[in-house]
Amino acid sequence: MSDTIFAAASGEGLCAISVIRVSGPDADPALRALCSPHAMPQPRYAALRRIRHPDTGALLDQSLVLRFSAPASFTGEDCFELHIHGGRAVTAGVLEALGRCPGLRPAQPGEFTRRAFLNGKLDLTEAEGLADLIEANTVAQRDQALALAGGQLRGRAEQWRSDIMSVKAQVEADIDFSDEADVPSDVASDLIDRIDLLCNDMEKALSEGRRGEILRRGFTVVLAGAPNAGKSSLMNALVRRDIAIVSSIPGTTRDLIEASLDLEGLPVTLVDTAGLRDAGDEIELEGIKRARARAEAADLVLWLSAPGEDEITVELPQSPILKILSKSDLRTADSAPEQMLRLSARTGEGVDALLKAIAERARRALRPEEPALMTRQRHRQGLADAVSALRRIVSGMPIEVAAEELRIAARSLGSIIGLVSAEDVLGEIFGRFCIGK
Ligand SMILES: Nc1nc2c(ncn2[C@@H]2O[C@H](COP(=O)(O)OP(=O)(O)OP(=O)(O)O)[C@@H](O)[C@H]2O)c(=O)[nH]1
Ligand SMILES: [Mg+2]
Repeated sequence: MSDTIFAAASGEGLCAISVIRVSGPDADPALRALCSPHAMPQPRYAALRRIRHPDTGALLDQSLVLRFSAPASFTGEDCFELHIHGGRAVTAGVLEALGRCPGLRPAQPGEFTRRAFLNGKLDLTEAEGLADLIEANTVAQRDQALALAGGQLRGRAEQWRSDIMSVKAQVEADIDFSDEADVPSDVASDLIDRIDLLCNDMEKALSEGRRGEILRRGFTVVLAGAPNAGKSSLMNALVRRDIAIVSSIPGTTRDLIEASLDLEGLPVTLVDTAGLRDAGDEIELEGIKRARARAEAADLVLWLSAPGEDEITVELPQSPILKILSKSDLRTADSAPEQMLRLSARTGEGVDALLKAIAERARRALRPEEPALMTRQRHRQGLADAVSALRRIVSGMPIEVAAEELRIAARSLGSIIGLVSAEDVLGEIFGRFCIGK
């Protein structure tokens, strides 16, 4: 970690102010080279400075400078930020100048946060929370990311882990004691009770399932039905854009077409699909295959039936289904079976009611008022492995084996917060960040 890294931390393109970040042991010398050596800002105070090219002395910008000295910085290293004017030439000039400073190189994606993690400034779940916060598109996603970044999962995982360590210490003491008696013994019943209680608590957390993961990627709603049922027309009406091709020829849509919606603060991903039928050319059949797979994995399927085709002849997906009578403008008032939503993409009838119904189901599935503890499969796996190890002890085993199971359980919880992490896991997590974070 001896390199000093730099990157633009703010988005690309024209903007009023662009933030450039630098972190590493050569941050201070670089800042001295850019400003006057006599004008080093005091750490943690904003200072206005002229930024000059270290080789030519050419003026690059006048900028606000923030300096942080190790270890009191985001990364735990010496850092500084330049709040420069956001023009492309200004940003490019300052980045070029930084590249000329000895020991400095451009940062990799996520490298600042990775350093913060390696320096113990945050754990793995808090780093993931920061990544989610940057990607959050809706209020519910933001709240969940803030909870994760604020250490909600870290706190719980650390507590469980420390409880396990304390049981393990007791078990190890009992092993030492039982050695003297030289007879194999079981785990003391009061310890079994403690492990059982701990398991119950952890299982309760596991029972929330994939709620946090669904919120991160969006509640997925797939539009399905026979060709010409009006799926693409409905898709366009829901997203209020002409995103999918509509035509009177059955089999128009072949690819999956996705769009994101913010429904009352909840993230919803809509997917338009190829009409399902047992016919079609090679391309349409591939489209139908993809449509079926997507519908099977959906959180909700909107099943559309056009007038005269209310009888469903193809196999319905297993996912939760909301049946919709499309093209209601072509139907007589009483031709619809009750409890089915009547909808017309042409007149707009039923569109608001449908949006409300989707939001209601998404709210029920995501329960955004209570941020989920776990937001990734990695989290659930770590917790599930820990629970399995503890449950094996509860079902009975010699005390020596129990000590090993406790070690496995503690390790599994440790993997959630990153106490034990393989390099490829870290690469996978931090590689997904943007450059400059
Ligand atoms: N009257 C009326 N016609 C509609 C309505 N919705 C769609 N249509 C017409 O029905 C035809 C098929 O519409 P699409 O939206 O392309 O149907 P689709 O289900 O996407 O069809 P495929 O992509 O072929 O599976 C087009 O001619 C639309 O104009 C509606 O609400 N009322
Ligand atoms: Mg279509």
